[in-house]
Amino acid sequence: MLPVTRRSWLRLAGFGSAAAATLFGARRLSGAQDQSSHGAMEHAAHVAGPVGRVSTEGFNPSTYLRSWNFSELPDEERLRYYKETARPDGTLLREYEIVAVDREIEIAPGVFFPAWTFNGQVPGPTIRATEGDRIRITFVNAGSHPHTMHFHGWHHPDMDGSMPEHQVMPGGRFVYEFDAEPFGMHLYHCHAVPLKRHIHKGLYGVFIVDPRQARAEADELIMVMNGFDTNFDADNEVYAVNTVANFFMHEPIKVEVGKLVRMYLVNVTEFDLVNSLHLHGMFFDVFRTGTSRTSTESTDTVMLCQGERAVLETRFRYPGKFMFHAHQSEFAELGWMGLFEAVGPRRDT
Ligand SMILES: [Cu+2]
Repeated sequence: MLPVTRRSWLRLAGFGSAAAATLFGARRLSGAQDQSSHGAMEHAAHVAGPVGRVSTEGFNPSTYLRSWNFSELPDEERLRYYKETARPDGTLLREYEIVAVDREIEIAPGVFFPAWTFNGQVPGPTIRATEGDRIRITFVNAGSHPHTMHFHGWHHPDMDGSMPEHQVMPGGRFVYEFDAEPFGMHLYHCHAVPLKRHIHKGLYGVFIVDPRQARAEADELIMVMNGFDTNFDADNEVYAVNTVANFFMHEPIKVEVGKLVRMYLVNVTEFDLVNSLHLHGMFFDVFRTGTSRTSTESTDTVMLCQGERAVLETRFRYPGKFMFHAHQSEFAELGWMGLFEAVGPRRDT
């Protein structure tokens, strides 16, 4: 009997038969050093990943890409979770309602994960403010375990959500309040113990603070590198950007040739030391943590530790499809791979 590695487990758990046939075929062929019958189509099936599609009813990675402050909801429903009020000094009071709730989510076709979520989704809703705005979050714990919200950024220690006295018990609530600073790309996550379990189960989200003097107009994308340990052996079986394995292979991220594209990238992957994003056929400017308006690096690969994030800016020069993926090949093969599709005439600048 074949040993159940995390790869074969995933396939047994629901990946398509074509991919499984390729895997076991490749295993036999590699021993015989005979690649003759291992055709391009079989390779293609492997590259394309699992057969079938994940339902986007509960969570759509494409919608998540371009949503913040509940902008994906109809106005009336949005008001239940988000309200902004002008303050005398010109800043805004931004009020949110965030609810922790247990929920099973589909992370690859037929692969379900018993997540702990903020507002039923992984990652949680993106919170976005301008430097100096006041953030007020009513956090309700409707989950089965104690949870908190721990924000990266400046705040009073009472608002840190990390100490034993900060734990919000099931059925409890807490109001977090602080000013949005510094400008940059940040994150929030649960800080209950054991920390790695609470983060890995899905309790994390993006927190963007825009500078007072706005960044240049751009097509902005929220990209969260995450992983899922589906058999609870402290090792991930599925990797993704925005939760669903290989989602953007089937639904490429549509962008416009020549237009500034700004990616807000964060790594929340638990159990692995680093994650990375590599973009094919082009380079991008890196603004680490988004806290400086001056790029420190022009590259095609950026590596981030857990909790690290970066703002990436680029313009597509050619129309067509551009692959992006973790440059840890193993992560890419287990779901962390996608495509951009640029449209419009070629632009050299
Ligand atoms: Cu928690």
